[in-house]
Amino acid sequence: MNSRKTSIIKWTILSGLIVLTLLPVSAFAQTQTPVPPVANPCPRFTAGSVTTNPPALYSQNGVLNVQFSYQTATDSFGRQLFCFMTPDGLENPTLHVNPGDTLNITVTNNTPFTEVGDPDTDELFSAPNCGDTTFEKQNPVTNSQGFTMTAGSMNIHYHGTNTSPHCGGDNVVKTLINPTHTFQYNVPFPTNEPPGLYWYHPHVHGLAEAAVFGGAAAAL
Ligand SMILES: [Cu+2]
Repeated sequence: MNSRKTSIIKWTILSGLIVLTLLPVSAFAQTQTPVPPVANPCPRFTAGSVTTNPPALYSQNGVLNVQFSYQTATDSFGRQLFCFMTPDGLENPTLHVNPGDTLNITVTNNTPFTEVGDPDTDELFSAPNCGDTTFEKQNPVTNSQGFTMTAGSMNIHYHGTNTSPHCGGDNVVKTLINPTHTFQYNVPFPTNEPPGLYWYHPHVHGLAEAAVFGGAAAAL
């Protein structure tokens, strides 16, 4: 066997091993342990109080692991608030990563089912899907399987970053995380990512405005 054939075989084996190594990551994405809801979520500064910087989390040894409970609350003016809460009660923390780091976010959607749009219309959400296999506007209250886009359906956009749109990455077009569901993000940052201020927020088309204006947005 000549050396060219040998190296082709070696590369074939190596690529096979890489594929096998990567496979469990996507299979694992849907079976994460849920992040429990946090009591009294989405607190806001009272009128007239002094505001402080949001909490901050920093990567260590090239990795930042974050757990988020995505929640909603209604304030005293009747406005619907949204937020990312960590299990120890940090709201919308600023996430610090360096070029070349990986940001891993486990997020559980702990918002309730709420109907959105015209209940007479069933619409497949961007199938084939990366998160839930989802029909928009289909009897959300009785559908415990979560096959519905609700007012609280979410995903995470890593706004402005040069990260990959693979499933589990910065993909807002085909990722949908419905109430009660947990999703795993693994977002590697390129080594040449320019330093700067980016941000993260839910970006389900049709729902992003309510989520962002409701407060589910933070710095990255
Ligand atoms: Cu965005």
